[in-house]
Parts: sequence; C-alpha cells; structure tokens
Amino acid sequence: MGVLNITPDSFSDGGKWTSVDAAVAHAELLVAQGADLVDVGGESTRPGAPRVPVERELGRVLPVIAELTARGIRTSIDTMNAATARAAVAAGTSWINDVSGGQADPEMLGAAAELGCGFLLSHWRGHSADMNAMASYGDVATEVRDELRAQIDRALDAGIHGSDLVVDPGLGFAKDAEHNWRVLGRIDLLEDLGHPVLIGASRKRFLGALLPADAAVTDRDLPTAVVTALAARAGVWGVRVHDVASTRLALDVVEAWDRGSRG
Ligand code: PMM
Repeated sequence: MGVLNITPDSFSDGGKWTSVDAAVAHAELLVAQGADLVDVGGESTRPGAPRVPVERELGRVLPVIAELTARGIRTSIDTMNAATARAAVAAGTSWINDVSGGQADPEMLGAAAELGCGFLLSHWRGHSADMNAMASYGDVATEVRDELRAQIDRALDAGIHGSDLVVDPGLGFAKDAEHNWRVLGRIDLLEDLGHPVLIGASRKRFLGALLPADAAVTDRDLPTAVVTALAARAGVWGVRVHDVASTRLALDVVEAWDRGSRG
C-alpha cells in the first residue's frame, strides 16, 4: 500500500501533493513501483494534529480518488469520518482505512457494513492531540491484541463481514518506540486474531530514533524496508509505505531468499 497524503501538514509528505495533478502523478509512480493499493488521506494523524472539518477533507480527497478510479488505480480512503468514507466509496474506493478502527465516528462501522467494502481496522486509544498520554501498558503486545479483538467484535456486531476485515496494530498511535518494537516482535499474537495483518511503520519516529539526529525523513526508508522484510517473514498481509520502490526491493529479497531455501 502506497501512501498519498493530500494534506498540508503530514510529517513526511505534507504539502507535496496538494494539486490533483501532482497527487495523481505521485499515485502513478507508487503503482509503477509496485503498490497494489494507493491510500488516499486528507487529514493528518501525526501526534498533536488538529482535526480537519469533513468538508475540507472531502475537497482534498474526492477529486483525486475520482481521477485515480478513472485510471483504474485501486485506492483506500484513510479517514475517521463515515461521511468521507461513503463519498470515497461512491467515487470508486474499495477499502476504508480507519486508524481509529471505527471508534472516532459512531457512524463508521454501520457505514462500512452497509457499503460492503474492505475495512482496515487499527488499534486506537484516542485522537492524535492526546494519544501520547494514553501510551501506558503492562504487556503492550497482549493488550493491543485484546483491545483489537474487542474492536473486531464491535465491527462484526455492526454487520461488517469477517472476510472484509484487515487488522493493524497502529504503530505510533498511543505507543512509544519500545511499545512499537514489542508489538512488531509479537506479530504472531496479532495473526492469532484470524484476520490478515497490515503494518504501517513507514518513516515513523521510532525508526528515526535509530538514525543520526540530523538525518532526513527520507533516510527512514531504509529501516522501513528492513521492517517490511521482517514483517513479510512474520507473515503479514500488507505494509503501508511512503517509498514503494525500496519496500518492493525488500520484498523481492525475501522472495529470492525463500526460493533459495527451497533449493
Ligand atoms: N499511520 C498513519 C496514517 N494512516 N493507516 C494505517 N492503516 N496504519 C498506520 O500505521 C497509519 C495509517 C500515520 O501517518 P502518515 O500517513 O503520515 O504515515
């Protein structure tokens, strides 16, 4: 999954694709580099980010989704708003990617059930403005699994088909660096939930912490690709990344390694 943030303030690609032409050109590049899905977002979820009015979010994402659909590019809509999800699906999106897992908007789970599209459900404790204060766990890996299980149950109760659900531990969302590494080290616990798993580690702060303090945000693409390789080895269904080329190469290495091990 390639990231396309149509926002002025996302931490790594904010302000770069604010015209429809620039956004579509970038989506074409992501697909040419190997993305199966382009994740279109109009609201930044970086720590401390303010909420964006739905009308503004719609104005950012809908023209891009319509154009990508016309070009045969598959998209997901990265939104916490049911109204945005509905409009995006009407414009051709096939997946809803809700980082709140249906908790931010009480209408979301019902809308997703009605729309019958795929639903990417992330572990989430609260909005970006105050999520860092919620990063408190005993054993983070089992707590994230158990809270995700409760979120999955709510999604199923609302009428979403189990086969439409993909789960995501929400790295960086109410999680510090050590929490993220612990969750990644126990992806097997998430797989026990019985749904495909998506990992969104791309360019996040906990990867930046491994680099020199003056490193550029794009220097995080190498550790992102390594996480992708390890996540693939752990059996995940998908990864959400900004730089598709390096991640595709990491996956090619894993596949070649596996061929080698089969002889
Ligand atoms: N992370 C961001 C945004 N959307 N969606 C999913 N499913 N998983 C994530 O980890 C995730 C997400 C963080 O912001 P970014 O768009 O600037 O990377």
